[in-house]
Parts: sequence; structure tokens; C-alpha cells
Amino acid sequence: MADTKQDVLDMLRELAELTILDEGDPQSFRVRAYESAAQAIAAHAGDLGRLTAKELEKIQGIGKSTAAKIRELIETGHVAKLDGLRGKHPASVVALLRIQGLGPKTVIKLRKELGVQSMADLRQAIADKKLRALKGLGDKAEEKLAQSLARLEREGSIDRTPISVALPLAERIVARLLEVPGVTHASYCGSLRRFSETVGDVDVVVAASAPGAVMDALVSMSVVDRVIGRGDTKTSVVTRRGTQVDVRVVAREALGAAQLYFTGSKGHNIKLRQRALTRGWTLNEYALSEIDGGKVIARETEEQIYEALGLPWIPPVLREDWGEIEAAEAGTLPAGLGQVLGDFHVHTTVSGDGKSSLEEVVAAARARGYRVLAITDHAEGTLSGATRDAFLEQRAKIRAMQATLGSSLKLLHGVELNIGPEGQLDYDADFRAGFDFCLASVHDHFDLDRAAQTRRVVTAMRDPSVRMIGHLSARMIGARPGIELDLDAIVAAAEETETALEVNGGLPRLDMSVDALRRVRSSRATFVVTSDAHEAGELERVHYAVKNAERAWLPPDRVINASGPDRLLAWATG
Ligand code: DGT
Ligand code: CA
Ligand code: CA
Ligand code: ZN
Repeated sequence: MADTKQDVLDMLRELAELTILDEGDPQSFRVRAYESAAQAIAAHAGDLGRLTAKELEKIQGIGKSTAAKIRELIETGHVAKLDGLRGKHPASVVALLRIQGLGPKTVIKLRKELGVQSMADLRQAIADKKLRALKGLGDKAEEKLAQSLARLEREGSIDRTPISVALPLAERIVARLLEVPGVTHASYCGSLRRFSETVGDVDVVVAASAPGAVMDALVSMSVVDRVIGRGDTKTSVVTRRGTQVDVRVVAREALGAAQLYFTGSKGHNIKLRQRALTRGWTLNEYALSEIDGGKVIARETEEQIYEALGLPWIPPVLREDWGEIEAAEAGTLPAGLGQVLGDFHVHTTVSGDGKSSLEEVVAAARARGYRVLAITDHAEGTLSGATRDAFLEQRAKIRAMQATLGSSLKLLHGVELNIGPEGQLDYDADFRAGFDFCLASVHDHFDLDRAAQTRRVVTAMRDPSVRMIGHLSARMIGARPGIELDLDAIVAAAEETETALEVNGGLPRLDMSVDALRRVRSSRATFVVTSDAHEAGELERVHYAVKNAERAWLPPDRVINASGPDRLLAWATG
């Protein structure tokens, strides 16, 4: 049971979510109890499966009734309380909470008064102008909800799963299937492998001698809510959070053909198939083979298939039919980014939402071979921000650490400033000038119009202390759209003021987006890949930022912390 901990965390998260819907109060005693238990479990290092209820209760943050539920889950695979809540609040109702501006109290009211049980019901109720008549809602609220709903639909994200949910899910399923005897390979393909920010479903490809055992393992996983189709080579399940997962078992010798086919995209595959046809071959999920006679040309690895088609292997993040096949043919595929040698957006416990100490974060940066690390806790303008005194104390600590570190790792005492609605920044110019590195980002006032949003960000860029704009759009994928911005004006100001633009690797954000990066990639602006880590282990999220930068075809030499130590050090101290 390698994933006991994840199962427990999933249960607590779902209990909290459903209890909010049940009680209409995100701050209720019970909701907070589940949340603090989840935090305690997340931080717990030992094997949960071995602990008795009494021992679980001894962990700070876990009460008696939660301890009993954890034991119930471990012993029976179910929790009666949770099953009951699920019965009362179907997934289609829970999904309504994803609409911006729609809280649990309103969802309860809409259900009770109008019988709204799903997005479709809500759409109908809005069309029938029924919301405005409800006490506590009115015309304005109806209008706002209509806009939020329309935005979700426009983004096509109503039925899609954000990558922050899909990737851990896929990794968990792959890890489980790799344990099944006879399995020689398991990996996720589809849009997830291409690093799409939302996915329609998760596609997993497995090479195994006995497909039945693979399917058994899959359908018995605790994340699985129901099986929607089971065959010898393909099984489809839906998770409790409503994500479909397709698992396909293929022959080992045809693994490459299957991975290529199921990674897609459709457009990329079509172009490859056309290339095959001009050579008298066909390409499908089983092989690249001759049309006449069916002799196999290549199928074992993706590399062999691309090579037979006269192409170098194309990284999955590029397989969108955005010109990658033509570039591969011409030998002009973009080079990957260089090694990341530093991070410029990292939090410690000085931020209210940071979980690792300065020492832990610095140790993790050293282990990664970084040459520069900017510690950037939240400034006072953010809810979880720190006071001047806390920053001065941290600065003294950083200076002392630097003395013992020598020149191997350059520490910068930084800060993440909050950009106010008019572009105003925390503290005062003198205090800001005392930091080695300031990044500034938007954390509130998401509803201003495009001109106002653009103005506030450009104003922040013009401040002499600000070196970088963090998570430019402030979006949360699948939960909150980005602020509206005039991207041309932003990039012009970034060039003029030499303010770098962040490529944030936190999966809920991935901000700037690939879409925005593609629009600005030919500018002269400087980019920085960051982790926005809130605990030491999250420093590795910078890999996600790298993937996004590569997916956007961002020229590697524009990414200042992935193009060699000399430029990095010069920029960091500049
Ligand atoms: P998604 O799930 O909507 O985010 O996007 P994908 O790309 O994962 O699409 P999905 O799950 O429908 O199919 C996975 C891959 O399988 C897809 O990228 C390419 C391949 N595929 C599926 N259907 C077709 C098809 O009709 N023609 C071709 N050429 N390839 C297909
Ligand atoms: Ca898919
Ligand atoms: Ca699929
Ligand atoms: Zn941050």
C-alpha cells in the first residue's frame, strides 16, 4: 500500500469539500478539523498504515473522530461518513464550486430553491432569468455568474481536468501498474505527456504479458469511482473527481508505435501518417509498416519510427502541429533549455504559507547544484506576508549563511512584493532598495478592466526596485481566469525597463501561460523559470516551468537562469 498516505489525504480533502457543501460554511469547525488533519498527515513521515487510532490521535492536528475515519479507510477501503456525503452531494453539484463567484451557500440555495444540480441546470436557470428573483442574489449577481460560466465554457475547461490534478493522478496510476507482475513498461501519453494545461482524459500505455492483471490492479485502485468499459486491451475508468483514465495494454515490441499514436496530438499524427504514405507505408498504433505485404519498418521505439520517417525524435511538448514537423525536417527544432542554475521565486516559513525553513531551502538548492538562490517571501501587502522586522532578521541570517557558503551558492535576500490596484508596492522605496532582489506580482483585484490591469503592472515595472513580474496573469488553472492584460504593452514595458517575466512552474498556475509565451517569444524581453516553492521539495517544480518554456518555443538564450553561469551571475547581481 504505497499510496496509503495519498488515499488518506484524498479522503480528508473530499470530506472537507463535501462538508462545506453540506454546512454551507468553509470555516466551520468540522471543515477546519479535516484541513488541519490533512496538513498533519502531509507532514507525517512514518507509515500511516501501522498506526492504531490511539497513535493517530497523538499526532498534533488529528482528533478522535478523524483518527477513526483514517482507520476505517485503511481497514475497509471505505468511510461511511464520506459515502453518505457523496450520496447527498453528487459530483455535478461539487463541480459548481469551480465557477468563480459561486460559493457553497449560493450552491445550497440554488439547489433548494431552483433544483440546480449541474452546470447544465445552472445555464438553464440563468437563461430563464430565475436567479435574479432569489433573495440575496439579484440582477447583478445573475449577470456575474452568467459571465463566469460563459468564460469557463469559452475556455473549454468545464469538462477538462487541470494538470495540477491530472499529473499526480497519472503518476500514481503508473506507479501502481508498474508493480503488477509481467509489466515491463507503463507511462502516461496523450495531452498530459504533451504538458497541456488541462486534459480531456488521461491516457496510459502499458506493456505487459498478462493484460488481465493490469486491468484488475487499475479497477481496484481507491481513486477509481467507476469502470466505464473493460476489455482485453483497453479499460476506461472515472475517478472520484470525475477524470476519465484510459489504460491500454500493448505488446512490448510495439510499445513505440503505441506511445507515438496515443501521445498525439491528432494534428501531429496526421502529418506523420502523410509522411508515411508518401513512402508507401502506413502508420498506426501497432507499427510503421509497408502498405503492400505489411512488412514492419519500425515499431519498438518512437526514435526508430521518427528516424524511418527521416526525422529526429520530437519532444512530446512540441507535438502540437505548430510547425514542429517542418522544423524537424529543416533541422531547426528549437534547442531545449540549458541546465537551470538558480531560482528567483522561493518562499520559507517567513511567509505565512511557507512550510520549510531557510536552512532547508538552502540545503535543497545546494543539492540541486544551484549557483544563485533568491529567497522571496511575501511582503506585508499579501495576506501571508511578513513585517519589516521579520525581513531584517532574515537578512542577517542570510548574510551569516553566505559567509559560510563561500562562492559556490550566491544567496540573494529578496521579496515578493504585492502589486496594488494602482501599481503601488509594499513598504517604501528605501526599504525596497535594501533587498537584493524584488519580484512583484498580482494577488488581488482580479476584476479591474484591461486598461487598469495593464497600467498597474507597468507601473510596478517602472519602480526601480522591481526586477521581475511574478505569475503575470495571476490565474489558477481551472479555478480562476487570468486578469485581462494588453500583452503588447506589457512586453514593451518589460523591454524598456529591463524587467524580467516569470515562467512560474507551480502546476496550479503555470503562469505565464504557453499561449501568452508564444505571443511574446520573439520580443527582446528576459524570462526566468521559477518554482514558486512553498516548501523545499517544491524546488523541483522548476522542471514544469522549463517544460512550458520549451512547449512555447521560447528561445533558450532568453531564459536567463538556464543559459550558463556567467550570464546568470551577471544578471543576478546587476
Ligand atoms: P485530451 O484528452 O482531449 O486532452 O487530448 P488528447 O490529445 O489526449 O486526445 P485523446 O485522449 O482523445 O487521444 C489521445 C491521443 O490518441 C491523441 O492525442 C492522438 C490519438 N488519437 C485519438 N484519436 C485519434 C484519431 O481519430 N486519429 C488520430 N490520428 N489520432 C488519434
Ligand atoms: Ca487524453
Ligand atoms: Ca483518451
Ligand atoms: Zn510566491
